[in-house]
Amino acid sequence: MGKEKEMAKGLNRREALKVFSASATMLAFPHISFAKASDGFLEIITRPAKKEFDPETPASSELWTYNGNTPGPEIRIKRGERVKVRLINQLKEPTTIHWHGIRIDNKMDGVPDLTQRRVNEGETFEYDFIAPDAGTYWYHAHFQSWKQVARGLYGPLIIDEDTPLFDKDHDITLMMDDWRLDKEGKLDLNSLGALRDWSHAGRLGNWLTINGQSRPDFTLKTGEAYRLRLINASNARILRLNPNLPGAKIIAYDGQSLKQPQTELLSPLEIAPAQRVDLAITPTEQGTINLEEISSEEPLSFAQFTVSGNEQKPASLPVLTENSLPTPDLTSAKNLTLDMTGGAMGMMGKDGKMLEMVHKGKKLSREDIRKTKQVWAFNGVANLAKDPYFQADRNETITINVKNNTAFSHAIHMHGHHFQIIEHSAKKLEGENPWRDTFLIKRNETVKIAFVADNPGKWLLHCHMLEHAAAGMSTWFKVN
Ligand SMILES: [Cu+2]
Repeated sequence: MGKEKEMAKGLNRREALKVFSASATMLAFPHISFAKASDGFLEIITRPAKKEFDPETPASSELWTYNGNTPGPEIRIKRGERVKVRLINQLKEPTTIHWHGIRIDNKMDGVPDLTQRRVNEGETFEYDFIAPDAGTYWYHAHFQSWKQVARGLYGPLIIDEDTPLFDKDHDITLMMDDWRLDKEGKLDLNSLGALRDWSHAGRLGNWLTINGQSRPDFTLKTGEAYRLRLINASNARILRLNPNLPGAKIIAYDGQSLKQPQTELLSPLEIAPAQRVDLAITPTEQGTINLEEISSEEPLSFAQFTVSGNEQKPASLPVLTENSLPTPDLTSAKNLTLDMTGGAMGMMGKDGKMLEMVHKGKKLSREDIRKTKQVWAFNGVANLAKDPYFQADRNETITINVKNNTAFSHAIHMHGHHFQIIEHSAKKLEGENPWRDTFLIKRNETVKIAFVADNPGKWLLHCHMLEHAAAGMSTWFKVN
């Protein structure tokens, strides 16, 4: 964990002070208009674009974008409606789009070579699917995502309730990212794919943005209720936030709303890569509120909320309606285990022997490990094997007992399904058991999840620290 700390210390503490004076005011997520084709498809074009991060030391970064911006356009529809997107790839390498957290038709899940073909330079691919659940989701590149997401290929996907509960001015998407800038202040491309990151805590950055902006300023009014949709689009940073927000309550995790709003996990609020947390807040007095990131020793203010208006009573919160997800039946479940191994400080077993890992059906030698950069494994297997980790009958309940035998934290994401955490070695679970699509598991922890395998197809299960996923911490399962 030394490396993780060391990197976190490098976060833009000093630079942040400079940014204070240059914060940009914004009300809500910039809505970028689509080039909407006559056949009803929204067009998303992947292409390079330049961006300057630090107004004090402007240097041009070579980003990859959706329609010229990062994040890409906010896609917003109602629960049960169709999302129709035509991806047009203008990058010089293949890409695909994964619709994170959507219980989606398998053909539309966006995993190259598993659920769809690669979309090469100059090619297009049409995504057309129903979004069954209201909530906060996102989309991102799923081809070499350790590189493509790090360069900016992601955007928000918001599914509204049948009747939206907060209007546009009270429903704020905050898409957070952790970039690694070099000494000149531009995106560090030289370190992309560094084995050091792949085998440690992933690619940690030193510059935080919200909606692509450095320390934006949001304006709020007293006596009104707001929904903040927090999305962690970082490659690897577990964001630890001190929201400092009056009356803040957690109302949803990973898109799925809670029966009862929660307050106990707010300080700090941990959001692992790919996770989402929706907060409701009701400011009552005017002033300035800082959203702080505290994963290193010195807190970093990375967004500001300016509240105006007279002192007011807190507004009452609208009650979210839950999505309808199938309840696991633990009495007839198929029970599986997942043993996570490898990584720095984890390659040598207790007996002093090198950890045994199989990759593409072959035992990895020391030389193979260096060549393939495969350093993590699930049940001794690095990356996707020919056969699935398990198969499930349609509507079968599955439990997976996940044990983290590595020296690092991980954020494990399951495609196509949401699950419940039914046991957690580090926490006593009380009350409501929220639905999630990504869970955080720290070193030596055990987490047991349960879900109903109701979505047929081939689905990934992988670490969403994107370097870990590429370096072996990925597998797949099949629902028949
Ligand atoms: Cu990981």
